[in-house]
Amino acid sequence: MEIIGEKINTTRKDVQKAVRERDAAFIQELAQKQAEGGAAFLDVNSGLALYPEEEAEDFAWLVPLIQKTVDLPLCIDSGRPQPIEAALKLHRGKAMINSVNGDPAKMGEIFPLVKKYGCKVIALTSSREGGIPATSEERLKIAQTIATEAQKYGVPLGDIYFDPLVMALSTQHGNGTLFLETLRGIKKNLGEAKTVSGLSNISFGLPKRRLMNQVFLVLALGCGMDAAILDPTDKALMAMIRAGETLMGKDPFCAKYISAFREGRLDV
Ligand code: THG
Repeated sequence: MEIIGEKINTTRKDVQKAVRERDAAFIQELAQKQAEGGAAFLDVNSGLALYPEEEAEDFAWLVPLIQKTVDLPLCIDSGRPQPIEAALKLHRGKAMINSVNGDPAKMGEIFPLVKKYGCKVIALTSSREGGIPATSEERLKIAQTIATEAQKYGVPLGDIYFDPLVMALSTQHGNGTLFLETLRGIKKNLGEAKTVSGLSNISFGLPKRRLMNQVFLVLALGCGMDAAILDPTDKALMAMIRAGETLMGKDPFCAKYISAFREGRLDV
């Protein structure tokens, strides 16, 4: 499973402060720690509602800073095309855009950037009119629409990571199975397309959130989820991913599992 490190996100107060004060050392440490933990991408979000006009400038500072610290591609997390392009212009390697959805206007903004910069893209299975649909069939239909539209722009299906969108279990007891069903449906109907999720919304409003997040991650892994946005410095969570991948037959001779053990990465 490809891990997208979630920590460089200005919804976190200390990150917001570091970005505003241009505290390079703070950001570099977050990048370094997540890389050491096993991240394949680092999500970068600077969408401060209070200062939207600064987002492009923030990216222009963050992207080169992070990429001179760690040799990883970034997942540019923003709702607006202009800051996304400011980030992509300075990005080395194959970036990921977070995100597009089934809204035609959104697709018209994002897919040209995906094509121009040859990146990957996260596609949320939601739309402007319908919001986040209540059934997996409707979410799948949006995924199909997005796949068809992407093709018109020459964006390969293998570069699209569909995010079925996790909603809190505490508000609807079927939200976990709805998510897992959507995941399976995408894998089954959209061939080479990838799947991704930030999982932690599932446990919102419940006690022992870490327990719920860990078990949910393992269930998603069992349904073939390809990538996850999470905290790669969480050793227990990362140990579960390593064990889960080995159990899912993705680790010939259990070699990765054994080397993770030797590196002390399996202590939960
Ligand atoms: N899908 C997509 N993008 C996403 C999400 C998703 N981007 C945002 C989010 N969900 C994933 N990113 C985060 C970032 C931070 C936290 C959660 C999700 C977070 N941080 C707490 C903090 O730092 O205080 C807690 C972290 C901790 O416990 O260590 O909650 O679903 N496409």
